[in-house]
Order: sequence, then structure tokens, then C-alpha cells
Amino acid sequence: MVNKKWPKHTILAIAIITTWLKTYIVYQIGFSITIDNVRQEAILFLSPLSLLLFLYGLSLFFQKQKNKNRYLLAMTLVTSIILYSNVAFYRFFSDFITLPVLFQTDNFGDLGSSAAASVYPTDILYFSDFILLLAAVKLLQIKEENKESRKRHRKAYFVLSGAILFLNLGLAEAERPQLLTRSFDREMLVKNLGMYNYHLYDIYVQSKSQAQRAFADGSELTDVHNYVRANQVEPSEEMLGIAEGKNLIVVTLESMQTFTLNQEMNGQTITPFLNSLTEDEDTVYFPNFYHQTGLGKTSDSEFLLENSLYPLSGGAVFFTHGGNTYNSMAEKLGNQGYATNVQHANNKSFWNRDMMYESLGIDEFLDIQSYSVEEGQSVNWGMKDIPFFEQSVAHMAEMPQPFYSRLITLTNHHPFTLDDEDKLIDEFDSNSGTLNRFFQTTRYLDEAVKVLFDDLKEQGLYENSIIVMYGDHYGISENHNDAMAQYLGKEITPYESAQLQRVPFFVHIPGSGQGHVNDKISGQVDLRPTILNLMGVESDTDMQFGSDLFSEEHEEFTIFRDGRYVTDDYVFAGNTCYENGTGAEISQEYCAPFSERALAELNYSERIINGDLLRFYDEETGHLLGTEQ
Ligand code: GP9
Ligand code: MN
Repeated sequence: MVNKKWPKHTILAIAIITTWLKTYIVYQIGFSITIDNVRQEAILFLSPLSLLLFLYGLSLFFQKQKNKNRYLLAMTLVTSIILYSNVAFYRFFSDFITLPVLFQTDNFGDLGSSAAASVYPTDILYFSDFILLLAAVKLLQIKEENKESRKRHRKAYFVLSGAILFLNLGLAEAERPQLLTRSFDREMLVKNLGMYNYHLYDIYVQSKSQAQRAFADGSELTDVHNYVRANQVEPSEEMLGIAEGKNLIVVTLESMQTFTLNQEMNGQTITPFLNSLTEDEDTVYFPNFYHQTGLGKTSDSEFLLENSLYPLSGGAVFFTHGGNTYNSMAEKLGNQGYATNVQHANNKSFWNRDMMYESLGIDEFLDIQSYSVEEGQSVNWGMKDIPFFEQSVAHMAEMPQPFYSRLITLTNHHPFTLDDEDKLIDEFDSNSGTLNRFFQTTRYLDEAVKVLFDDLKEQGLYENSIIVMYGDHYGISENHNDAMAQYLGKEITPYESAQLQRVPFFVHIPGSGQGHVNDKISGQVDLRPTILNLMGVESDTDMQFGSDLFSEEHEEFTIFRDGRYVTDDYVFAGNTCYENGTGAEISQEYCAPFSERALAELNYSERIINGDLLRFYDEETGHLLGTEQ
């Protein structure tokens, strides 16, 4: 035994296999990662391998076995520290480490002490691969290798590790389309890419935005500021401050689209309660309100609502710019003495909400941990909307008043599945199961909103609140155009497709008697100025791109995040100019001036975000900081 010489790559093989297996075991015991099927389990198992093969494989470039060993020991220690730090962090925050938390100590103030308090002696096992490797290095004698075979083997080795990386990415993409471009959830990234690749990806995303930020300065705001001020409108005297001092409840209606309102599907009403609100004496209903979200979906709609800035063209701004300076609606209401919070029964790291809400100045985030989900209360993505609303209203009853509480629903989410007892209407009968089920989940969401109203009344919160509800984005994508055409009884041209981006928007002010249908062309970017004016909170020096929908001067020009737009006369979609109303194709000349403005406006907004320019702006005075004005 003592004289036995082991094959030349034994130490490398031990390092890779022990770290790989240890990582997989730690995934199971150190975190609560949800796995729904065998493919996800297989990806989770495979995911640490590609980076380990590459990183540890670099040892092949060392000539002496001694140096190889040292390098491998160092790397095993580094990967162990990374993995273990995440475990310790997760014990406290139920989240994975992302670069900004290491620098934003004000966000996670007691990070160091919390982490230190969660260390146990048995945690040494998280370093078991390092310990095993140390023993192997001490005990095993390794054969020398000749130069020629080294080069050949090395090449083959790195080709193999590249192939495994692509296999991993391919499987991850199949499991979660657009995983890297949308980057929605840290858990999903870790699950699909592996902990080590996740950190590399995180470093890439964060340093890209930090670099853009570093080169920006306040002077870049001058043009943007001039543009914003030039497009400012006067509020409507009648509506200004009409809800002053009341609680503000904003409900995000997941995936709800306007085409389902005041319509039937095979003789069945889809949204009976919301339909009644469209004629209610205390409700203003906006049938020509469009979503303006990009890849960040729900989070983009939240971003528009809070900031009246456009989300980004690539990636989710909640992820890429979660540490920027913002001047959110929550912060403004907070300054007026409002208790501000978001209620959403999902994992808090989804869309990086836990971090972003800190930047948006939201006092409290009631995530899934604040709900008790009983047997039968969960479907599809998580807690059903009806029990969610019931428990959310119970939370509100405990809140100091006035409060601003945002409620984000979840049941009407792709793939639109429901338990039988919650199916209040039949499915549609097209070739798209997605569209067929969508009607049922929309009907369920409508029912849930009714429960919300009833519960608010029961708890005595209704009279003193204003309830705003908006659809976050489409539920039915263009992949289902054939089925949509069957339902609507017309072909889905780019013009129709743009019209399908309408989502409902309601402003319900109990006892106001202000109910009417406001059919102005409008979008989510208008939510903030509209709501703030109703609440009697001035926003006329703010850097916002939307305008108050109750103002006589509101311009009917709504720009989608992808560059399409709608005005009262035109719709620009699929690079074609259409006449709004008839859908007739018309000369590009009509649209040209708007196309130019749409591009400019999206660019201005993007510049603010990429350069983190609001840090150079004093919203109280409307002055640019560090420049003469
Ligand atoms: C997740 C929920 C849904 O928490 O908001 O997100 P989506 O996929 O619609 O953007
Ligand atoms: Mn959504």
C-alpha cells in the first residue's frame, strides 16, 4: 500500500468528485430549494459540475504535482467558503448572497453579526471535501506524467467541461425559458445554473450596471429634465386631493387582460364583479389602459407604478438596478405619514423584491412567511387569491392608518391551472389549453376581488380607503394567436395584437360619486402621477414620464416598452402605421413624429436608470444637484 503509485489525475478527480457531491448534498440540507420534477432534480445534480471541471481543471497547467495540489486545495477552500457563506446567510435571510448585499451594509445592517451567530461546530462538515483532499494529498503517492500526453489530455478535458456547461445551460433553458435574460429569481438561478455559476452570473450583471453608473454624472440629467418639465400637465381641480388622508390599497391583477371584461365566453360571463364596477357610481374605469412592461413582467409593472419610469429593454430592472436611488410613490406617501407595505404570498427573493423594496423605501414586505397556507389553499404558483386576500385584509386591520398597501395576486398566472372546486365557468374550446384555462382563472380572480371588497367592508376598512386595481401584463402571448382569433372572431394582425396589450385599470373611491368610464389612451406609467394627485400629494417637481389621467391636458400617447405605441389617432406596431379605430394601414408619415418621440422618451428613461441619475436630483426643489440651475 505504501509503495503504490496512484494514477496521475487522482487528486484532481478526488477534488472534483468530493466538491461536486458535497455541493449537491448541501443543496438538499442547507437550503429549501423546491424541486417539482425529475428533470429539475437532474439539473440540480449536474449544475455544480461544469464550473468545477473548469476551475479545478486549471491545475492541469501546473507542472509539479506539489503546485497542482496547492492550487486544488486553495480552490476547494474557496468553493467551500462560497457555499458555506450562502448556507449561513440563508439561515437568516432565506435568500442567496448577491453582490450588492455585501456592499449595501445599510440594507442588511447586521449581516456580519447575524452570520456569526448562525455558525455551529458541525458546520466543519461543509468543508469535508477540503479535509478529504488534504488527507489524500498527504497520503497518496502520484505517478509522474509525460509532457506529450499532458497536452493531449488537457485539450480533451476542457472540451468535455465546455460540453457539460452547454448541456447544463440547454437543460436549464428548456426548464426555464429566458432564464438568463429575465433572471427572475435567485433560487431559480441557483437551481438551474448551480451555486458557483450563479455567482459568476451575478458578478457579471452587477458589474455591468456598476460600470455604467460609475461613468455617469449629473449633467446627463439636463436634457431629461427639460423633456419631463415640458410634458408636465396641470391636475384636474375636481379630483386633486379627493382621497387625501385615506388608506391606499393597490391591487395587481395578475395577467388580467381587458378583452375579458364585459364579454362572454360560450355564453358565460367572465368577470361579473369587475363588470359591475365598470358601471359603479364610485368607480372610474379605464378601458384603454395599456401595460408597458418588458421582460420583468410583474416587477416591471411595479416599477412603472412606483416610479413612473419605463422598465429596461433588456432584463428586469428589479434585478439589474435594485440598488439605485429612486423617488418612489411609497417613499412619498411614507413622508406623508403613511405606513407602506407590499403583500404577496411568494418567496421574497422572486424578482429580487426583498432588495428592491428597500431601495423603493417600502417599510414592510409581507411575503409568503406572513401567510399560513392550509391544505387546499395552494394551486399553480402558490397560495390561492381568495385566502390570500382574506389574510391580507386581516393584516391590514392590524396596520397603523393611514397605510399604503399593495396586494399582488398570483392565481391567474400561466399555466392557469385551478382545482376543480374553483372552476366557476367552463373551459374555452380552442386548440390552446392555455387560453382555454385562462378564462377560468380570470373568472376566479374576479371572484377573489369580490371577496376582497366584502372583507374590507366587514373589517370596517372600506369607507376610509381608496382601492386602485390594475392588470400587470398580458396573460396570453402571441403564441396563442390562432386560438385568440377563434375567440375574437377576427385575425390577429399586429394592430390587433397591440390592442390586446390593454389591461384593466380601476380607481374606486367609496362614497365619492365620481364613477365614470374614462376612455383616454393611457398606460402604467401614468399610475403614479394619477394616484398621487388623488391622494393630494404633489409630484410636479418629480422626474416622471407619465401624467395625471384626470387632467384635461393628459396627452393620449402611450409607448410600449418594445417601441410600439398607441395615440388617439394611430397605432404603431410591426413597423406599420395603422389608423386607430379602423385598423387600416396608413402611410408611415403619420406616425413618424411619434416614432421619434417614443424612442427619445424610452432613451431618457433608460439613461436615468443606467446612470442611477436620480442620485443627482433633488425632487423637493426640482434642482439638479452639482450643476448650476
Ligand atoms: C411572482 C409573481 C409572478 O412573484 O409576481 O411574476 P410574473 O411571472 O408574472 O412576472
Ligand atoms: Mn405577473
